[in-house]
Amino acid sequence: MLRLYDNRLSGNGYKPRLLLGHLGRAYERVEIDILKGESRTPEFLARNPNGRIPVLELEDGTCLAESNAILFYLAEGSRFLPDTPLGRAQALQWLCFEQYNHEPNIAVARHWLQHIEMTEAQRAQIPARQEGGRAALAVMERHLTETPWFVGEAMSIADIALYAYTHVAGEGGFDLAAYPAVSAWLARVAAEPGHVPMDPAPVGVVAPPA
Ligand SMILES: N[C@@H](CCC(=O)N[C@@H](CS)C(=O)NCC(=O)O)C(=O)O
Repeated sequence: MLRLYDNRLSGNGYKPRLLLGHLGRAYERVEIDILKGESRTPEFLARNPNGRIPVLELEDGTCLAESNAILFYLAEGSRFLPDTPLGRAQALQWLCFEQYNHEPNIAVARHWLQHIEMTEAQRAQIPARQEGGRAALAVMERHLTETPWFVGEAMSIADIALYAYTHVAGEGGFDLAAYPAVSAWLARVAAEPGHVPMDPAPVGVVAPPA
């Protein structure tokens, strides 16, 4: 059975959880307390030398890290991976945008504001992270004004990757009401059959719905 090393607060961990829900695939979910350093133990570093969740452990023990790489792997052959070379490249375009422009601003602002005691250096960076996050939301708003989904005619891994931290952006101090097309898209994603919420995170073996 697939095993997902995850953390309940993490949008990066939620991405594979959301896709696995849509795929109806069973997996075992293992909670890693990242605030206690459990992703930095020698045992965990053997699974991901970068010391971060999520990590997907395949049936043969092979470990795959990086949330968007995990999405790409799990979506193979499903309707969530576009079926043309251009469509797949466009999905990758948005996965790269998510990791470079979106997550380092929106997820980091949320994490610092909600989950840790900020250092002075982190506190000083909050306005810049929020400015970067608003710029990323504006890019999404512009795209979603023209099309209901990030790539093609249906929800794909591009939507799943971007949904994870956008739907909790309020926790990072972002006002989603300022982005009506993004807000409508969030509702569209959440209304898709098979949708699972970020919270509560399931415990142990997660079976597909009967
Ligand atoms: N680019 C990575 C980022 C992973 C990441 O930053 N994971 C965080 C939780 S969201 C983590 O494990 N932090 C613990 C640590 O750095 O020790 C991905 O998309 O999977």
